[in-house]
Amino acid sequence: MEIKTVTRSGGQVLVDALRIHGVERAFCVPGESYLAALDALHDAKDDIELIVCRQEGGAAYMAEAYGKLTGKPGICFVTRGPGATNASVGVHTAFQDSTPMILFIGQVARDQMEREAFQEIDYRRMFGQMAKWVVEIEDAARIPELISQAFHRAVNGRPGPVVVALPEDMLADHVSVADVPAFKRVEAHPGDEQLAEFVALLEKAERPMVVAGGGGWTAKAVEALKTFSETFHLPVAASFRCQDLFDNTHPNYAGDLGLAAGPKLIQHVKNCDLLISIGARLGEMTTGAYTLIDIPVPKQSLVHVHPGAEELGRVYHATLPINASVGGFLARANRLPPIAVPRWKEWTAAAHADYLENLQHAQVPGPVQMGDVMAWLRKQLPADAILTTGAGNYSAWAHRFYQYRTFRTQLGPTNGSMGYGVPAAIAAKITDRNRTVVAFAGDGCFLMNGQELATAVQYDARVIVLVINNGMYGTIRMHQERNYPGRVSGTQLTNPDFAALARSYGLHGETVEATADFAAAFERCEASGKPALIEIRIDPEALTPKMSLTQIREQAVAQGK
Ligand SMILES: Cc1ncc(C[n+]2csc(CCOP(=O)(O)OP(=O)(O)O)c2C)c(N)n1
Ligand SMILES: [Mg+2]
Repeated sequence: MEIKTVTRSGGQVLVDALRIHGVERAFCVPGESYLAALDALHDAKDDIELIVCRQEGGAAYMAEAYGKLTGKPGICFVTRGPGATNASVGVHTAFQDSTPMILFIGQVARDQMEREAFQEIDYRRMFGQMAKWVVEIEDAARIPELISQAFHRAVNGRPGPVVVALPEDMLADHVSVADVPAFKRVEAHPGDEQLAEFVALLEKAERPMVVAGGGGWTAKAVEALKTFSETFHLPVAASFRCQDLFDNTHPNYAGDLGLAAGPKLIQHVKNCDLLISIGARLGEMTTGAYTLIDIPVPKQSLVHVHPGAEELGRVYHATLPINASVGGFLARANRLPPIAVPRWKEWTAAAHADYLENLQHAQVPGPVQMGDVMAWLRKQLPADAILTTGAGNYSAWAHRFYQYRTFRTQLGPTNGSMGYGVPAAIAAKITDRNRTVVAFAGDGCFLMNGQELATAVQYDARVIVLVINNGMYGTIRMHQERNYPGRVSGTQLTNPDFAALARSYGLHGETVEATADFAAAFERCEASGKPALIEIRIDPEALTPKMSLTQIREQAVAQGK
């Protein structure tokens, strides 16, 4: 290890460490609490692009989306107190999505601590449950060591967010310290005994089913999943918002287990006799609020492959728990002897046929048919186009009626966090400018982080934002109508003219009020040479792809609600 004899500021040591760990970009909102780090980033600007955002929630979502897209920790810098609290939504998202991310927070000076100094928060307590690890660096000489630990923790095992608090006086200290080499990834593999047990379970199975999901996937692991599915003729379902782990046009694809899961897929999961979960935690969203798989002992044989040992046996008592990374498991499983024509060939074909049936859409009230819009996008968008979503009923269109074909074409928060779609799209476009990036947002969702349109313009991130406007927080209205029919409370919205708002930021803006106008509007967006936004005004009655608002209300009334 090279011993540095020159002294560097804590900020410089930190930024040198980021360079060594391969950081190419960081998202931030500045603060006076980490000026020494900003100053070091000034010197590093040829290596590390600093993307300045308008709200820390947007910056943290961008870092999370970058981490999800690249598998490298998304880097975010924010100031203490208010900056950290704004950014916390991105940390929660990264945790539930198992996304590698590092949030750096400027902290009050060491000699001011525990006085409730200006904007002082104890980040260990604040982020205790939200982050994988929280550290405060008290000594600039320990920066290389602790930053190395932060990178290792963020990417290895079950990936997740790490929070690093940086006292401002520590960043300004000058120290003479050696750097630590770039972090290493570890891949955990299953043992021979576990593989033998896996084969024995497969030999007994009549109706096996794979569920793929969670974090730590790579393009290589996704390719290995395809090989695995083909070698053993296994149907593959995706967990909630992990639809891009398996080509949706592949004859073994069975659909996604999210909020818009097909009713027949739900039956398939209930009726399968061997469930092979690769990377998925099998959380609340994927299991229909824990109704698909019995807790704690499932009636299906369960092979649960997960990179985090603490997830195994947490909710489900698996027949065969395997603590391995998804890539490590698949690499070993693909060396097992292939199966010729298994008993379940027709079961697999039926699962795909049911998925295709669920792709068909019915007419909804009003002049805009989102099903037709999605069918057009399905045909028009390149296979590697990226679709982003936040949370809201509108996202069902992107979940159920789009076919994801290649890895990392879907960026959506599995914690159902509103406001994610726009910043995630901007981060994706900045990261890979050759790809088409389309953000889906509801009228509610959009205005949670719509201010980041300014960031899109500042960095010429030519995303296309679709704002699906029904004049309400539709998801909550749907739940209201189901449980308290006709009693509308806190869900109505008065909205701006979204296209005019977009134009004022410098985007190309369009408004679509009928299906037939969508294609031309989208093409004008693509040709505009700018980031662009289309407000799609939909009939408030078109509350879900399946049922209208009135139908939901009438059904609830009929049920005596
Ligand atoms: C940050 C956050 N706040 C609140 C919620 C609760 N919530 C879930 S969906 C939703 C409404 C979304 O409205 P909109 O974006 O207009 O989509 P719509 O359901 O109308 O299609 C709300 C308030 C949430 N998931 N995330
Ligand atoms: Mg809405």
